[in-house]
Amino acid sequence: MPARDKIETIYGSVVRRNPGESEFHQAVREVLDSIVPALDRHAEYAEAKIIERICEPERQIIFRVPWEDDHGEVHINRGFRVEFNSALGPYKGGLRFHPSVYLGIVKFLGFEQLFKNALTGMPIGGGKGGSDFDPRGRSDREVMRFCQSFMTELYRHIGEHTDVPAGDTGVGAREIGYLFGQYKRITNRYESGVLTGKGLSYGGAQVRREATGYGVVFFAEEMLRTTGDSLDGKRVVVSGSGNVALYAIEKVHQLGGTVVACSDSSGYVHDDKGIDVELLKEIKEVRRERISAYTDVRPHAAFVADRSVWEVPCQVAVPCATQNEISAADAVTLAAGGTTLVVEGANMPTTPQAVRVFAEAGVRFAPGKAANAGGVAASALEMQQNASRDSWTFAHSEDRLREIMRDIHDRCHATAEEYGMPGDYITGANIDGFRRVAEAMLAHGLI
Ligand code: NDP
Ligand code: 2IT
Repeated sequence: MPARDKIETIYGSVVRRNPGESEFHQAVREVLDSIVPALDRHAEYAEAKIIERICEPERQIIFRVPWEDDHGEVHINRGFRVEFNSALGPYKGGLRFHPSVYLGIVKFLGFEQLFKNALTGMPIGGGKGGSDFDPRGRSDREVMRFCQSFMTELYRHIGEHTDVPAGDTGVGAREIGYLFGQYKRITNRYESGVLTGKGLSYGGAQVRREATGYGVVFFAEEMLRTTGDSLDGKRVVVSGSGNVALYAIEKVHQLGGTVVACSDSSGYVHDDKGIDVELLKEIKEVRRERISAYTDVRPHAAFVADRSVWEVPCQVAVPCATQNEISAADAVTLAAGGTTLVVEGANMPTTPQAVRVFAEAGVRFAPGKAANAGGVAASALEMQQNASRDSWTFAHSEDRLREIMRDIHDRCHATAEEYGMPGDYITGANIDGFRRVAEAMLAHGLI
């Protein structure tokens, strides 16, 4: 059977076996579509049913998370950990706490994570987890009680050589601290390498906090470098204002670009003088307030409620909020407004229809699994430092991150050329990541 037909059969089976999980279907579709040329060259992958095996997680864990709020009311949430694939190393990937979380979101994220982690070239498999818990508006003590309850089940499934969670949307240093504390208490082990994204006071690594955002911008800089260009003087829009967005904004400014707008789920802030990232950090990381608070301090800036940040014209767009946040209509607006480069900081923020609009308009595009791999790469560096009881300086860690992002960029670029699709970073990333996982799976036999 030709590879294209085989892909259709496999995709049909994924949809049937995972009903209602539209985000997972979307992520699988994109990868399958772009690896067809690799399957044509490697009959051995099909014979060993590598794709069918990759699409079926090794293990899926769903559990009850009961907790009590500050008024003594009991709440029940659902916890997830999907251990997708351990061909390249222990399962590795973040935890997301957001009311939209269900199995289909965790599986899409775990599937993407697998190829992303492979692209880093580091010894990490793919996994993801989280809960439909909504941390917004909850006190620190409520978040702590939730994290303790979540870990009281999760601890038996994880470990430094088994599965190593980290943060994602709604899970930052505060949550990782509570999760680590409870893991240590239950297991009676100071196992630093069981979680990454830890605070610097207890085994965390320099630059992990900044790594995803910085890495995205390093990737953008590498893409621009291939045409002799740079971020210097560029007008940039970043969506979101969380961990990834904040440090992407900081790095764009360090490299001479200007971020003129950013957002949260309530709307966006437009500041033509350039977003004041220290103020934004204070609002988002310290005070945990809505982005509209920005204009109280910077009255020359505008807050626009309930509209898409993509209506602000820019040369470079960096989506760092959530999946499917750039629609086809947004893509048309961006391309018409002069955007020539889109670099994904979030996971799957661009709808397939928007990806097509960008391709037709000649807008260069970097998929998240390549461009946002700096976060998990820094997590792997944290594991490395924990294993050797070492800790590196900020400057050394940032240099390592820059090298890793350059390497990922160059391999995506070279693989796209190898397959006759120069400049197609989606194909480059998917084929390179897939080949690495497939080769290790072949070596391990049928498991
Ligand atoms: P955070 O929770 O720190 O921030 C998320 C940001 O996105 C917030 O500003 C949030 O606004 C905004 N947001 C969420 N949903 C929407 C929406 N529907 N519309 C507009 N804004 C929205 O998460 P992170 O920064 O960690 O993660 C952002 C993205 O990056 C996710 O896709 C994540 O998977 C991905 N990622 C994260 C990595 C990491 O290391 N943290 C690594 C690689 C990728 P609000 O506060 O109003 O909800
Ligand atoms: O999507 C991602 O790559 C992350 N949320 C980071 C995962 C990690 O293990 O650092």
